[in-house]
Amino acid sequence: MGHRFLPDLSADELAERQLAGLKWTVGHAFANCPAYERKFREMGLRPGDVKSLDDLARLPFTSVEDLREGYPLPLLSVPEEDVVRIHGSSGTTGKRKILAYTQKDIDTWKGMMARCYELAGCTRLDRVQICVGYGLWTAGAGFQLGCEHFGAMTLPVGPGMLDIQVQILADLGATTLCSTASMALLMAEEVEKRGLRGKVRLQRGIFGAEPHTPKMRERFEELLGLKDSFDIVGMTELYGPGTGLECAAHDGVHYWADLYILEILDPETLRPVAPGEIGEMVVTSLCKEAAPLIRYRTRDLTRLVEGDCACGLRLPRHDKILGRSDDMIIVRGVNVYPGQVAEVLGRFPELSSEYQIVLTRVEGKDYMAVNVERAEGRASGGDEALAKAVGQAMQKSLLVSAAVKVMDHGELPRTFAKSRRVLDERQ
Ligand code: DLL
Repeated sequence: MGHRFLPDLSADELAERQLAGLKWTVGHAFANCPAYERKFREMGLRPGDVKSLDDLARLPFTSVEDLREGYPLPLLSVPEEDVVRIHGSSGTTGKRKILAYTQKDIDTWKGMMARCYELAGCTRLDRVQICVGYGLWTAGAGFQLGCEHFGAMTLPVGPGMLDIQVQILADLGATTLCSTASMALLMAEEVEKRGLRGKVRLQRGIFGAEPHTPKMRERFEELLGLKDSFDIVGMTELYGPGTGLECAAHDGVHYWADLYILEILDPETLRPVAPGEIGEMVVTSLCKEAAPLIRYRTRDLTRLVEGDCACGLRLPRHDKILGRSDDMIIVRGVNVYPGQVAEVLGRFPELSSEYQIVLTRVEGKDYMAVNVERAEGRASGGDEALAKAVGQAMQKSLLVSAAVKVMDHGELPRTFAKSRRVLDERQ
């Protein structure tokens, strides 16, 4: 269908590329990375043992612990003179991960990001405002690299700085906003506060880096006057943003199966889940040089979306990222995911999209408080009844009780990075 960057591969062509990439990756890792070589030898495996895609299941896993062990340049598989860049994760969970890139890795990544702009419907006449962190974090570099490669106009504002942000938005007539979901909300509320809606020419948002709720998305789409918005996924370990993007059909995230293999595994048994079931995303890179990934356990949870996509693209899809296995909190022995709390709150139109979970321990007993906000323009009169109703719904869904506090709209912290939804004060 005439895409410049998005590939159009038949199932056979894709499988052929995956097998060639898998063989290359395993050979490269075995020959050039002592940590991988050791793992292979321990399992009695040699690169020549990979003869078909089914052999992937025989390969050892790689985990965040492997990255920690190899810190600061984990899994390095090329001589240092071939490394042209490093990036680090945002470090929201534990120690920052540092990953190295060769020039080829950077080129692969810019192609991935160009695919995202193409899939989001951008043209070279679009003006793309990039409102994410530049520097160690992959976000700014990735959006910028891909935008230039794609050929649209980059407006590299970076995170925060709302004054400059809205000035560039209005004066340069940005058509595309790239940000975290939290920053999209922050920008939207700022545009609203300043009454700039009529001056904004935005058509679309490309937002990601953290889970979002439908309510949050509706809110920034509406306030920014977006015609559409697209969830972008990615992680430092696998280049950065742009490992996949939602298409206009909004039925899952297309991912680049010609550049990495995605397995969805049961985190306990490490076997594939049934088709369409939720499991952990495990990724194997197919052409990554500096730090190849073999069956890397991302801890992100999602499921595969079956069947053909209405958009016509022949690239497989996964659902949006539903959370991380390490997001789980245990309150009085009950497992709770923040996403479950968000889901309950989403049922109440009286509430905004924002929430914060606060965990405390008093005399050995756990307490969960959930702070929520009234939706904009709602009077505070019914707060008590609302808190009670939300608390009951939460108890029913999560099987644990929570003290719900309804706050003013805008009272909870807003951020331009990734929102912290859980404050665990139990230690
Ligand atoms: O967050 C890369 C990125 C930047 C993606 C900008 C999209 C936009 P890290 O800091 O390494 O990289 O964090 C990666 O963030 O494993 C997921 O848990 C989470 N994550 C990323 N995108 C999404 C998303 C960047 N669209 C970790 N929805 C991943 C939900 C996401 N979670």
